[in-house]
Amino acid sequence: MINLIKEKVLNMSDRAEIISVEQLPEIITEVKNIKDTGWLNGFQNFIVENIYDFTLPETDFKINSIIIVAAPSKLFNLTFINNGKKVSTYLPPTYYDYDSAHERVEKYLGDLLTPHGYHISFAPRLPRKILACKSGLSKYGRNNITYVDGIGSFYQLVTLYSDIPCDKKDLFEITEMNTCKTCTLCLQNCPTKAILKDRYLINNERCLTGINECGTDDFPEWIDKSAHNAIYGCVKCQIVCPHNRNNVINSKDTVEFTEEETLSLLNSVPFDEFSEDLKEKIMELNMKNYLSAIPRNLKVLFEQNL
Ligand code: B12
Ligand code: SF4
Ligand code: SF4
Repeated sequence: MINLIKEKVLNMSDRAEIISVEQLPEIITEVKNIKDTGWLNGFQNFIVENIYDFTLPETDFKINSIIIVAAPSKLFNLTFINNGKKVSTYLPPTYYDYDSAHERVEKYLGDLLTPHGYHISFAPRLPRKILACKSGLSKYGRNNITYVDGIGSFYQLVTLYSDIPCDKKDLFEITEMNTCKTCTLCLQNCPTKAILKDRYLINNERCLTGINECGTDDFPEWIDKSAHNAIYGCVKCQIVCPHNRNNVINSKDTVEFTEEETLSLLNSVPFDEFSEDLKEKIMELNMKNYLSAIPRNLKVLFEQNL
């Protein structure tokens, strides 16, 4: 069954590994170890204590295993028109498909497993990077994002509980890619110095993604205006990475917003009052949940281009 899953996942251009649910305590220990280092800041402690959840959910099947899927994603170029001038920026990978990636994986794995009497259930609150590394699917990059051989880091991790039987096998040590031992490109390119020299855990309170995804307040003074590079999120530590060279070359999709559409976004026009074309673009790019942050983010991008 496990081979059948891996074959299906590969046919869908994804990658997967499976571990036994009996190995969950080892993952919990990994999280406890990182907590015990005393390195975690307030945000990281919050994630570890309030976002991660290791309690097995009540399901109508017996949970035997955890499937970890890497689902490739892509980078978009977005163009806006401000006072007649074209301004380009990025929509980083994993935003347009934030929900559709796990729905797609659940659908095709469900179709594969149901006839065999097996089940899956999405498990978003497990520590996905740690699971991916311990299962052997991924390795850490210095930028604290994980990488899959041949895919780079442009992917989402989808974790699922399943009743597929899985023998306990040795889990992998959490390791970094060999290249990171001598490379510092992401560290140098991080515009807010969130990536640290001495450890793989970043200072996530300085990471632009955590600051620009929501909220409407002006950005803090310590963030240089030139730091902003995406409509929300940030691509700086990923686009510079040699393992993403092909991803960047192959990410040619551009979505253009007209001057009228740009003004609607900038002036916080409610979604229901958008033109049909704008509604379609927003839905296709899965941008609806971020509309409140967009005016501030656009303003700062336009200021860079004055
Ligand atoms: C909270 C969160 C954020 C926060 C904090 C991120 C952070 N890096 O601290 C914010 C909002 C800033 C964020 C940003 C982004 N995120 Co995020 N995020 C999460 C979430 C929910 C939890 C991750 C987390 O912070 N864990 C807490 C810390 C303590 O865990 P950790 O860093 O993994 O800890 C390990 C390492 O530090 C390692 N370690 C420590 N020392 C050493 C030393 C060595 C040598 C090695 C090898 C390892 C190592 O050991 C620790 C474990 O024991 C996950 C989803 C999930 N459920 O897992 C997505 C997730 C990690 N994010 C994801 C993505 C894509 C992003 C962004 C790229 C989004 C963007 N900008 O486009 C950025 C990347 C920023 C970055 N450089 O990491 C993806 C990553 C996919 C991938 N390829 O790995 C995930 C899995 C979500 C998904 N949909 O798939 N994110
Ligand atoms: S840019 Fe260099 S150091 Fe950073 S993740 Fe990529 S290979 Fe590692
Ligand atoms: S996403 Fe941007 S701000 Fe966050 S660590 Fe990477 S380069 Fe730095």
